[in-house]
Amino acid sequence: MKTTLNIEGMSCDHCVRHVSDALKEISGVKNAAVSLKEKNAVVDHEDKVTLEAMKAAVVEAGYEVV
Ligand SMILES: [Cu+2]
Repeated sequence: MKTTLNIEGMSCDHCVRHVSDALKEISGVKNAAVSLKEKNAVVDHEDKVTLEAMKAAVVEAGYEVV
């Protein structure tokens, strides 16, 4: 399934990479397409991955989920 997270705080490609890597480290996440322009991440993941887990990964990376 796919979940879109709206993320605040990304300012450059490095941030995009940081968020992308954080999301992909979650067990069950297949892919994370992060857009600086759209300020979001479209996460392709197994059903077992919770929204809370994805939010926590983004926050832990230093960004905000809105
Ligand atoms: Cu940056």
